[in-house]
Amino acid sequence: LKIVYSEKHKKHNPTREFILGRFEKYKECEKRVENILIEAKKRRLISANQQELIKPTDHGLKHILKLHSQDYVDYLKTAYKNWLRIGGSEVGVFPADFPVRDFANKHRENKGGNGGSRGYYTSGLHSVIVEGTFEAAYEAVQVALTAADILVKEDNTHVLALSRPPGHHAHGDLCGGYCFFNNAAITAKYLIDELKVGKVAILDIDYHHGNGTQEFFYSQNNPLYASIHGENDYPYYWGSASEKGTGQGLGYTINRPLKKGTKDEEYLKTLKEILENIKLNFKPNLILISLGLDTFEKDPVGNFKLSSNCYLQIGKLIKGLNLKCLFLLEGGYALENIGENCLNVLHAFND
Ligand code: SP5
Ligand code: ZN
Repeated sequence: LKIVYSEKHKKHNPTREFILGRFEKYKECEKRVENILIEAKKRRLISANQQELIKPTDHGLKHILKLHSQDYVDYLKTAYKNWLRIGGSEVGVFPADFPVRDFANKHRENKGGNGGSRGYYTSGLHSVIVEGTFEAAYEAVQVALTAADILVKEDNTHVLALSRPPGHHAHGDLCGGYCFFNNAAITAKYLIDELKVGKVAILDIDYHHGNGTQEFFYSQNNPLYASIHGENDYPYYWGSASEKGTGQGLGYTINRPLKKGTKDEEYLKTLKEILENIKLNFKPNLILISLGLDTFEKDPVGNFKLSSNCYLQIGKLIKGLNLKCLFLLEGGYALENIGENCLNVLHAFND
């Protein structure tokens, strides 16, 4: 197992988020990744000085711009400075006015100028922009792309990309759900277009539906996108089983929403079905896993009830595909357990 990591993720450090009308501690925090490293040391997957961790190589903005617009990138770069300049709080950027796009833009292309841009470029209040957000989000993409390079170059390797902030809720010009750039979608496109790996399956096992990832590829037959996620939960407007793709993409989007409270047995049964379906009907050359650990029973955000043991089983099922696997970190907020659960998934891949 190879692990790609950059400490630049720490530059994205919002202190608070706005939940149910209250400011609370920002749950998408640096400890998430750092605790995975602590657990990796406990398991002797890496040594105390972390010398085995692979640093990302800079692939530039080019691959980000294949899926995200230049004006969105410019917004992420400048939003915090503009916010401070108009007297915004240091907690970070909290948009307050939203265009309701179809309505606001029916007759003209108006992104609202400086005042309106905050609402224009976000799908909700859960992605707080601070000073280092752009740098960290840019680096998270480089971590994921570097992991893709390694996976393709080396035989018998599986790679974990500790990308933070996560990405699967980010659209072409929208941040949302703690996400800014869609690490998984950018990497899937890079694998297909640049590294020419053939067919890529994206398996999204974060508790939340990956609305951004699904939207990018909804009318395409490569990559395939498959998600198991909580029903009637964030991001609310996506992820029903009836969403199966459109045109050439019909059948290449698979959604399996499960009820709140879902436990190991039903989860594993559903995962098994999806994996068999993918193997039989899609026959991918490689699988990219959007790895969220917020399906855990003690997770403060997700509402499934998976045990730590379940993550060992999830890993075994994925290993059973006999494909090269690129694991890319998404959510997971139970800080005490994220390390154990994450490395349990990868246990079957330890050589
Ligand atoms: C990457 C990722 O996991 N993003 C998740 C963002 C979810 N944010 C919305 C949370 C909605 C409020 N739910 C409160 C649940 C309390 N148990
Ligand atoms: Zn999530």
